[in-house]
Amino acid sequence: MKRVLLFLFLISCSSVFADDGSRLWLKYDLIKDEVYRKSLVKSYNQIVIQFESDKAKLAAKEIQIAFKGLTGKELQINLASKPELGGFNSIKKGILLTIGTDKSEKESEGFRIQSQKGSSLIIGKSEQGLIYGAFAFIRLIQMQGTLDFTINENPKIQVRMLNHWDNANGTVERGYAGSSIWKWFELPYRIDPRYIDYARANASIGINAASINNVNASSRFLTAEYLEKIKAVADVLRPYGIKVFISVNFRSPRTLGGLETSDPLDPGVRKWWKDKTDEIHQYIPDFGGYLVKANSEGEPGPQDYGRTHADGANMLADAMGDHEGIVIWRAFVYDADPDGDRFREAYDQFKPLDGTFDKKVIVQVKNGPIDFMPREPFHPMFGSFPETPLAMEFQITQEYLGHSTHLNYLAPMFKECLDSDTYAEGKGSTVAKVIDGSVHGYPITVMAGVANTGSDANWTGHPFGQANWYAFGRLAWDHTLSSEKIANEWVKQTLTNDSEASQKIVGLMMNSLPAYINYTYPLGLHHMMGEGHHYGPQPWLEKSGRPDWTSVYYHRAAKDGIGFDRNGGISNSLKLYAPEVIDSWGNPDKMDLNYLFWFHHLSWDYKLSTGKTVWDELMSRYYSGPEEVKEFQKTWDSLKSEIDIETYENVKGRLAIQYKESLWWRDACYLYFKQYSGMPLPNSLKEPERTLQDVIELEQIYHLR
Ligand code: GCW
Repeated sequence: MKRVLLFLFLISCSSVFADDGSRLWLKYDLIKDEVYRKSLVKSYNQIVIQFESDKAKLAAKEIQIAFKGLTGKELQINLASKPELGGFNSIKKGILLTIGTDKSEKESEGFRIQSQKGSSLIIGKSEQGLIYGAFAFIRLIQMQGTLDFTINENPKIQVRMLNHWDNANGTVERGYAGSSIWKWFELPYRIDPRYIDYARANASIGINAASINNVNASSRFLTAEYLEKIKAVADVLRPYGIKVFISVNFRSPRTLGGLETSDPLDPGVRKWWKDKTDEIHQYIPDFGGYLVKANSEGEPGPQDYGRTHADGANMLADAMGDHEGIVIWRAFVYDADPDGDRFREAYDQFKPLDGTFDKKVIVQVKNGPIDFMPREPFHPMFGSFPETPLAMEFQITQEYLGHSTHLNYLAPMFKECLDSDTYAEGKGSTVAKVIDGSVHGYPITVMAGVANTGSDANWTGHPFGQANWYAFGRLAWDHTLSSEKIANEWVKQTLTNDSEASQKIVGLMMNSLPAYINYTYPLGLHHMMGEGHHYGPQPWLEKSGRPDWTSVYYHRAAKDGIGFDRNGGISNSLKLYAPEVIDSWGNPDKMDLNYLFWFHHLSWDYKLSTGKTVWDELMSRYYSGPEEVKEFQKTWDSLKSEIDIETYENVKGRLAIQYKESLWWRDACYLYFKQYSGMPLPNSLKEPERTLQDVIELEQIYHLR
């Protein structure tokens, strides 16, 4: 009897655990809608490649796999009998893959697709464009779109890149989905099949670069031993159009080369980097380049030798010589003046260097001036560097956004920054247009996202974390896409094609970031998370290694009010922006309240444009956050029949944690700020059942050994 029960239990498990999420948005499960599926089956019999090449074959193969999965029918891959063929009407019941002859478009990674049911023409503007075109075609079928369409796409950003903060020992800094996907101890002899899955997933959304190690970099990655391993990874990623970058430790000439200095102006150091760069190219001829975190948070850099960021970056650019690689130099520095305002330190250090960087250098700037807070105003460097290409650095991993337990769809956050107007060259000079080169004519353009991938079966821990990886890639390709459109694509490919269900999920996703901000950092509060772990609230943190690592430095809550006055009170950082921006953010009565305490310190009873006092507005936002999460739970519960059971249960469990922790944030912030405001909760809101001491102790758990 026991055995029978065990057997039944196992059977039920195998059907319960149906989808572990490992296939991401490239599921290719049989299309349920019979009419659509049958029309596909009837329309297509073959895939035709006009010119034989590895990439064309790869693109064709990808369509073949997708078509088989989605319809059950295997399409033949044929080579065109007449190479001059290519006319739209010459394809009979087939999908023709070809390369465009238009020279001006040759270099681009773009593609065109002309499709009528039964004859679809995918024209890559380069070999790589063909791969992107194939994935675009597949996406369309996955979403059960019309087969009669024409599209013409070119990427808006040249280097669309994931930054992995993965360490040599297999851990991931700020990673919440297991350990590193790179198995350094197995490489180069064992190629984990996930490297190929990774390459496919990235190619499907247009990502064409990856820096494979943490910016807090180990010199180990520059040894011959590790270059051989990195080469093995590069060889797997190359066919899909992904170039490998390495994060470097600026002290490597000393630690690896045995030199006495790493001074970028020292001839011996310069020669060391030149030789090292040549050596890397022997392993990886199409090496993407270097990513550098220097003189930031204890990392070594040129300032250790009295040199500038430009001296350091230009030395590496020089080492690159005639190779194609570039140098991406991070602007995340804030060591200048601990008594100043961290908000402006990167600007202050880099602004005098504008125009002094080598043409192979691009400076990578985080979206906001502090550090990937859930909501930051755009970094004031954007729009202020006409002579130095600036790259965008977003964080896909949810360091300050609930790790992998809180559901947080980040496209709206990326978009908010990209769509912000810098007014650099007049109205419409959005951050997006700065980084895509159209405002200042940058010769190099880069958008980077700090990856949220790990060894978890579903890659990102939270199933909805995948949507952030997806959204990052789609926006790097085309920053004009809307967050809703991207969410809809991801949901339809990943969770369900049912239109009512997918609409509900998109709605939930679109509300997720605002809800999170409500229960953590409403009205422009920032940097109040638990020290070190960055999870949960610690607004009372007042002592740390530096004042700007505490919470009180940022919220400035006191008897007289709350907020960081950057409008002349504590600092004048608001002045770094264009007059139009100062105009709007400088006035607490007219501004977007979402940025309020980034720039203003206001009394608790100050009447806001909403008609409420600061205190009442703050509390109503803190209290609405958990209510919104409760709504997400209800919505999710209502979707049970539409979603694969494993994914359903996974998300359900995480939403329950999210609800519990939204109360933690709410209670902690209310109980802490109340000490200063001395004001009661607005009428309808209920007192928490715990005390300030309770929530303080809750945070302390995270520091226990
Ligand atoms: O947000 C901070 C993180 C660090 C990170 C640093 C950076 C890689 O807490 O873990 O280090 O930013 O971006 O360099």
